[in-house]
Amino acid sequence: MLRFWTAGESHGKALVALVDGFPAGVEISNEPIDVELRRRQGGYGRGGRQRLESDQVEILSGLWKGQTLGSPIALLIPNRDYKLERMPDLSQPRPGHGDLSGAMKYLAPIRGILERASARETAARVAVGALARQLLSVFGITAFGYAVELGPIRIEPRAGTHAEQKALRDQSELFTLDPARDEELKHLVDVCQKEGDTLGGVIEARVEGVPFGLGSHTQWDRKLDGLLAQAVMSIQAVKGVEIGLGFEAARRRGSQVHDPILFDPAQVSTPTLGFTRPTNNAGGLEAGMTNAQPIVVRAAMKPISTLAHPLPSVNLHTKQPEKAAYERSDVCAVPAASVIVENVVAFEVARALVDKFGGDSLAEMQARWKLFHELAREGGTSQAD
Ligand code: EPS
Repeated sequence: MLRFWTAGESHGKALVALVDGFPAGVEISNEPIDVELRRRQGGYGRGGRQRLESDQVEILSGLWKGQTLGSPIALLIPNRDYKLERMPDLSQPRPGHGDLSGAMKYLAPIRGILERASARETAARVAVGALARQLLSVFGITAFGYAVELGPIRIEPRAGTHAEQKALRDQSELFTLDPARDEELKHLVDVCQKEGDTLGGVIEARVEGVPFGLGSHTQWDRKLDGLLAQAVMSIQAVKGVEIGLGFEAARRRGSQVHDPILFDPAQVSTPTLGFTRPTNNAGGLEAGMTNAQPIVVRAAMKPISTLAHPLPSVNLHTKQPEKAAYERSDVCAVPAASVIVENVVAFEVARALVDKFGGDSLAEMQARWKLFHELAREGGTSQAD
């Protein structure tokens, strides 16, 4: 079973991730991880912290001569802005952050809560996702995330090949698929900043090249849509997750929702095994299993809860009304969240891939991938005859 944990506070010494169950024999390099870490730090609307940090991963264990060993992989991302011991506590919890509920739950100072609740932790999750993508890429599986809404503005993705869309996204300072609309979005971020306010948005991530049968209909906690929802919902500031049409499916009739099943013999040697779908409203998942169409996940990110013009709060010691605390923060982290969602989703797919084809080594996974596709192509339903 592929799994991970993270540790680390926002202004502590470092972030750490421990990845367990990663198959042996996968070539790993730091560069693709560092690329994702750099992207996560970028995007228009970030605050002063990102000028201090320059995230790079150090792989402490689990590799020999650039290949995984099957043993635990420990990742380290040092914090340049390490100053936790010198930082004061806060008395006025910020609405929307974990300050109040954490202080009550742990009977602890707000500082100790906010340092771990901080979205800085997502650097570790991005590193883990970028590591897992090096396994996915052996099987031709790719993940791609971008912003589709910023506050009230929707940015319709411009159509194109995967390479064209990637180029568009990488040109956009808001990580949308229409850089021509950046100025409009940047203006919105600037207005928010001037008014001491913050901005959320919606992110979409797509995973392509997925085979049939990741996840399972047989038990609630093996359904991949459920696992994806949990992973994405657990990202700091995410308040909603949709798969495929999501909430829109509830507003349509069945005939306008479900994706017809067609067969194209020319595509039997692809992961679809020839079963094509003219639409993908299911977002690649039916009954908690992948149907060899792209997985499509959307996440709604609320506006960041640290406001320069703070909302009413209460002093935890005096119980008197006071404004919420303000500390340096971002105005808009939607572009960064698109990198996070992309990598978090990729990890869940890698975990499901290891569940389906797993074994202790990449060679074993590849052999089982090949065997499964041969059996399914020959007609996996022969038992019913
Ligand atoms: C965060 C507050 C800000 C963000 C931080 C998340 O940090 P600071 O308090 O140091 O200015 O920049 O995000 C990151 C540091 C990061 O790397 O994403 C918060 O309160 O959640």
